[in-house]
Amino acid sequence: MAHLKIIQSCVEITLDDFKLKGDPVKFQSRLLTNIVGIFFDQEAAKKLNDDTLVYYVQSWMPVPEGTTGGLFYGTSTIMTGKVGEEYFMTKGHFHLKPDRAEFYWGVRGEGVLIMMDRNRNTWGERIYPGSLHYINGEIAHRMANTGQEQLIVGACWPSDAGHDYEEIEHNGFSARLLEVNGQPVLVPVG
Ligand code: M6P
Ligand code: ZN
Repeated sequence: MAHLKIIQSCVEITLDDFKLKGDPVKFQSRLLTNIVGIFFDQEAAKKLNDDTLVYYVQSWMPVPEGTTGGLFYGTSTIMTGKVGEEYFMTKGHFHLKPDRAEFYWGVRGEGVLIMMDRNRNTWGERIYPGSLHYINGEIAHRMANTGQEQLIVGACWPSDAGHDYEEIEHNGFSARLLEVNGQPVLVPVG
């Protein structure tokens, strides 16, 4: 720590789109081929290019993953598109630690934050520029882009929350966000 010096943080946000600039910033992209199993309509998926970008995440992890008391910051960008009638969406996850919550906030575009509790009750919150979402640590969460432009969402979560993808990979959410008569509707599975 440089005593009395006023310095600049190593990472900054571009205010109009919340993209992160600086070092270290981690970049992860999810192509259709990486996540195709999350979508319902596999025949429709086959008609799309495997290399289609579905979403990407920039994150700043100032402390090692698993550190107690630290925070991580991320910006997720979900492309427009559908697989069949299902909107492009993130994989979604529970937190490994059920007492670690998370904030999401809408920056650009329109979408739905899909949440599910451990009893498999599923519901959604509308995402729009300025929407703010508190996600209880026990709730699974994923985002879907329902609009005509990229959906950009900021996120902040504890550095020891962890990601449990397995439950969602095996059992999915209990409802899917489909376009029905031009509107996003949560349709129960099965
Ligand atoms: C947000 C945060 C991240 C998460 C990302 C993408 O930025 O919740 O922790 O990794 O969204 O979601 P997922 O990991 O479910 O693909
Ligand atoms: Zn999370």
